[in-house]
Amino acid sequence: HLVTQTSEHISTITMNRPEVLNAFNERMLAELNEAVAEAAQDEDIRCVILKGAGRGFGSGQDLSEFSSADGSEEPLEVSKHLGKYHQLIRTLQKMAKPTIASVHGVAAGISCNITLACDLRIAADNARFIQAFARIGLVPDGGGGYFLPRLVGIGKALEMAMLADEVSGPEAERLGLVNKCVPAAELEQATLQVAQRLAYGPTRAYGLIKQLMYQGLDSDLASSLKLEGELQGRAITTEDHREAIRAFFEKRAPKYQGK
Ligand code: LHQ
Repeated sequence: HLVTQTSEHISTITMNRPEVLNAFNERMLAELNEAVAEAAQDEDIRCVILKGAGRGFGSGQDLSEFSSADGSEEPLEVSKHLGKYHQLIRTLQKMAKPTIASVHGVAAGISCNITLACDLRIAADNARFIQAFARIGLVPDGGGGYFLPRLVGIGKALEMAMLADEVSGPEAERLGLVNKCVPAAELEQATLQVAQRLAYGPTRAYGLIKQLMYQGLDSDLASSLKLEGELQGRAITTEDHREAIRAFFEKRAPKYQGK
């Protein structure tokens, strides 16, 4: 249920169950976990794009595989099931390279929240972000309680989660929920442009930037300054940093190797 394609250091992972708007069944979730873990490990890959095939990005958990209507779902089972999503969220956040969600059409429920765990979001103007959970009496999962208020502020996060109304691509850009909104026909090209810049950038520094920023969300100034010192100590010994300094004095563009 997944198509993975790698070229020029960019891995594009496409969720591919278009007949159900790329709803997550067990197999697609397992395959996505595997593909994302592989992309994280592979040193040749320096940027990851996540997108959906067909009409949209994704419609969340496949509701036909997760029927709670008969009361048969046990709380323990739910947390086990969610654990596989949590693994995905953590791998996306921890991988030492940039991740981009390229979003067209619907991004609902946990599919919406997976986009929030990516470093950047580029949306088409036909994008529809929906915190669909409350519509079916659930709470935002997949890290929504963490990422959403941090991205848009607590007021808007509560509104999105409680009213569960659609947020369009242009509105998402105004809210800071996405980095950029482009006409639908230009989404692929716009995503690739950003991905190419990142894939030929100083990959090690990007990994350290992620660590600094994400840890900064959960720490005080003193701890963040301490971490900054440690990470700068690592950045400064990378080949890419040395190359950038050489390039600066030679008045040319740096050639980064991701090392
Ligand atoms: C679907 C789905 C879907 C199956 C569209 N499943 N078939 C929760 C529980 C526990 C543990 C794990 O995590 C979670 C997290 C969650 O993600 S909860 C939220 C789950 N998602 C939803 O509640 C969204 C359900 N879908 C919708 O509300 C609509 O389909 C949206 C608003 C996404 C899109 O609406 P439309 O553009 O009008 O498309 P559609 O409704 O016609 O959908 C197209 C087809 O896809 C349709 O099938 P059909 O055979 O009639 O063509 C839908 O039944 C199917 N589909 N979402 N989640």
